[in-house]
Amino acid sequence: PATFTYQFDTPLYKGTSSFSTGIFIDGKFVDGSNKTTIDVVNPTTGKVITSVSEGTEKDVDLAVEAAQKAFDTVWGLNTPGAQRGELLWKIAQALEKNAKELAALESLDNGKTFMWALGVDVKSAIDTFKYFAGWADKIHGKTIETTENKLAYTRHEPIGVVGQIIPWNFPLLMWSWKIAPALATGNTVVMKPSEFTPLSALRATAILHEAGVPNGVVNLVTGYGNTVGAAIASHMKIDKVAFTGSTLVGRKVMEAAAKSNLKNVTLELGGKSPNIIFDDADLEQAVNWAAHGIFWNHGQACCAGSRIFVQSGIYDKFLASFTEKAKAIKLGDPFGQGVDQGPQISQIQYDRIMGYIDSGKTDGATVHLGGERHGSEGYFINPTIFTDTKPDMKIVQEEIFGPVGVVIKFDDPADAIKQANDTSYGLASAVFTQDLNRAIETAHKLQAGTAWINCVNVIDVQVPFGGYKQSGIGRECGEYALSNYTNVKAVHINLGHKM
Ligand code: TXE
Repeated sequence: PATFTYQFDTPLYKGTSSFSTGIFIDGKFVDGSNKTTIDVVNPTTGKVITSVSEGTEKDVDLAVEAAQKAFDTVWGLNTPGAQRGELLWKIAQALEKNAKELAALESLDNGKTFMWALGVDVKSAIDTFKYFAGWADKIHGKTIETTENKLAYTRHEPIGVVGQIIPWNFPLLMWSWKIAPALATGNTVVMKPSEFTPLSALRATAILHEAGVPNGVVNLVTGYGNTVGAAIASHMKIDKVAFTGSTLVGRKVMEAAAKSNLKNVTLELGGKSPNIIFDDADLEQAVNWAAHGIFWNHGQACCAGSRIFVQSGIYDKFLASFTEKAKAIKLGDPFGQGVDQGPQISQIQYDRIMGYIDSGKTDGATVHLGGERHGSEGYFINPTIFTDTKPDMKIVQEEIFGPVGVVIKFDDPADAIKQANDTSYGLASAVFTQDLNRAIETAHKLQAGTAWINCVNVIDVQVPFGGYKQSGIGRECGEYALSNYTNVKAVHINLGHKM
């Protein structure tokens, strides 16, 4: 397969990156079985950077075969947890050694700023391997009391070959969130990165291999969703699939699982997260966090605080400062000094977001700020704020996945909570107040897998993350993630009960 070599010569990072753009199966990079490729576009310029192998259903079969062989011979129950943990730690160290290069690839391919990529995406990916390294030798069941003539206990066994399909908004972080817990629990992996952002996953997989992961334990098949992704979801020899992406495709993955071998499914899908700001909130902090909530990663975060409910007493002041904050966001080259916001990921997403902005206008909402393209090349959209919305408008109901927030005035706290919960999603939520009782009461009433109090979009690998309602099934991160990747076996031992 071809090698991609890129010379970064930017104010924030100078260095060379060079790696194979093939499919990674059984410890080797190979061409896809059709020998075709997929172009990879730089969203900052809209120009092609390189191309990667386009995998096929046949390549998924080969990857599953390699993963099964590795599971049966060198991984799974063949390798003690402590040894798996050691290897996960080594992966973390190897990623750390190449942190700047990985961040640069993320900025090049995804468009997020280099500083955020380094400080959040790469750092959290490293933390994820370290965290799950610690769990690898602590995966155990329970002994269960029944009667004195029986010993019953459970074992948490690896599932086997697991399929993992990840999106483009946090390419390296999602790679780590999927691979680390799967390896810690003893599974082997067949993963598909997004066709929009395969570069960091390719480089990181090569690094992981160099760190000593045996052949076949992690396989990476680059390709499209409706071919490679669908083949993973419907594979008869994959007993578990973990997916992060749109609710639309999550449904397809679950359907494919049901129609094939009823494989276990975990889903991390979209959101339309509410952020409720009460009159007694620390205004400056609420403004800063609310801006981070919706504009971080250019709004391309599943947990983005996209519906901002503000109590009437501080509404005008909040809107004025929030607008100033949004206006101050500097758009530009993600490698540029002091740049806060890069481009959206693709022409498709750009068009989609602009479509939502148009629908908001047509439906009668006010474009309070932004609403237009930034610059003349790449997929940049200015931070956008809508006001005067109605609850049934598309911009209030649907995930826009761009730097577009709606600010909604409320009087009655109960009404704000009701509106906040009036969505098919339930990924995250936030509340801003100085009143401890009100904060906790509101957090408990919000129907979401995460409730932030006086902060937004703060994610730690130690803490579970996942959705209520149509935002998903299962939890990633934290101890909870381990149960996605283990089967529980109950063992009954007869200690003298005669038939
Ligand atoms: O996602 P897709 P898209 C949301 C967000 C965004 C919208 C569309 O609202 O605007 O989804 O983005 C693979 N079987 N999120 O279309 O298609 C695909 O190749 C199996 C939220 O880019 O869901 C990619 O690897 N797999 C989200 C992955 O699914 C299939 C992150 C995700 O892409 C497939 C991204 C199929 N039939 C988008 N079709 C989040 N939860 O953070 C596609 N894929």
